[in-house]
Amino acid sequence: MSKNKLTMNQKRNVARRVARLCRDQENDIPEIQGDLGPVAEGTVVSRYGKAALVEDGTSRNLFRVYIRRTIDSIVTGDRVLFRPPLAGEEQAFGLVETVLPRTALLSRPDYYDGLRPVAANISLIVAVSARQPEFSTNIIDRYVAAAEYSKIPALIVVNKYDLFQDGEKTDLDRILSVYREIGYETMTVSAASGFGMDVLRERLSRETSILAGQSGVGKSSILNVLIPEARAETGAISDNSNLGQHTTTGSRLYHFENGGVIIDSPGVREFALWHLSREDLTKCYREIAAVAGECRFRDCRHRDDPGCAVREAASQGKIAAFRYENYHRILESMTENLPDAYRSPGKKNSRK
Ligand SMILES: Nc1nc2c(ncn2[C@@H]2O[C@H](COP(=O)(O)OP(=O)(O)OP(=O)(O)O)[C@@H](O)[C@H]2O)c(=O)[nH]1
Ligand SMILES: [Mg+2]
Ligand SMILES: [Zn+2]
Repeated sequence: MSKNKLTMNQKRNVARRVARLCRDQENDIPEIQGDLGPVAEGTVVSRYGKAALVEDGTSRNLFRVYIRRTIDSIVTGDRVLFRPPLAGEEQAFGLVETVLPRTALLSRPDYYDGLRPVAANISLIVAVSARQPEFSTNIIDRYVAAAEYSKIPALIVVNKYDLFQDGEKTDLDRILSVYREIGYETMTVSAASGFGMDVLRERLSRETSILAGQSGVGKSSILNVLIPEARAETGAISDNSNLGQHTTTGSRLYHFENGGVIIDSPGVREFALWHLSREDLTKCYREIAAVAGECRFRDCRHRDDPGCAVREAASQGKIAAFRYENYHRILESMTENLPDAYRSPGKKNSRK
């Protein structure tokens, strides 16, 4: 493949063909090895089952590659050593030999499959929320906590600012100022009207970021304003359920003109935190962690325990009430819906 741009149809065809090949020709991988070019360094642009699209680090050309079966984890953003198919072999696949060490990894627990990597080598998690499908600080907190746990900075972006009524904007400002006091960057934008988009582009153009958030908040719409050539598919909120329709099906990496990289990711209904223990979650709430050491009991649950410094700080307004409530709601949801995979005895995150 000589050109590095695929049309939407070509992309779909590649995904379909790769999926079929992976299903039908499990033994294909050893066979292709004789026909490959020399080892090159590249970046995973997207991942399709047992194959991926890799961008050559020098030419920026895109190659479809199989993934060596010995590689157990490879995601968008991974830097790899790969062997491209020989020039002129339009339908051919290359092969990923090695995944290079990661600088950062965002992972998400799957109910059935355990902890799954989402994207690698990212420097910033853009936690996108919006007036539609719903504005929820609980959801924002989940992304912020996941960012804290991954030790990756978070930027809170509220999209669809055009849909907020004047009174709602005041509430929103108050909420966002709480996050800023805790130390998070926040921005309000509208992909529809363009409001705030230049500031966002400027901020992201120096990062390797990932757009993360519920389905329908407008991640792909934001991407398309930031990088019009991306032409990512977008989808309306469902009239029936008032939810996003999971339009983006896989993570994909795009370039800003001046060197930054951005990954658009599929929306998830709820970013679960089953892989965190109670203590982990406490550490992810910076302002709670800051006072938790002053609680009378070391195993304080920060509810009605005597001498709880966290509850005291919340009642005095030093910890925002919504953050305190979200912390407890997230903890409850982690225990209530905990899948078996996260319940094994002796595991550090079993919460008895
Ligand atoms: N009013 C308004 N609508 C917007 C804005 N941004 C996006 N939308 C609409 O929101 C809907 C969902 O947008 P998408 O960009 O597909 O959302 P997404 O977050 O990528 O969704 P998934 O790919 O399903 O995770 C589309 O109908 C967009 O036109 C905005 O700033 N204002
Ligand atoms: Mg999308
Ligand atoms: Zn306490």
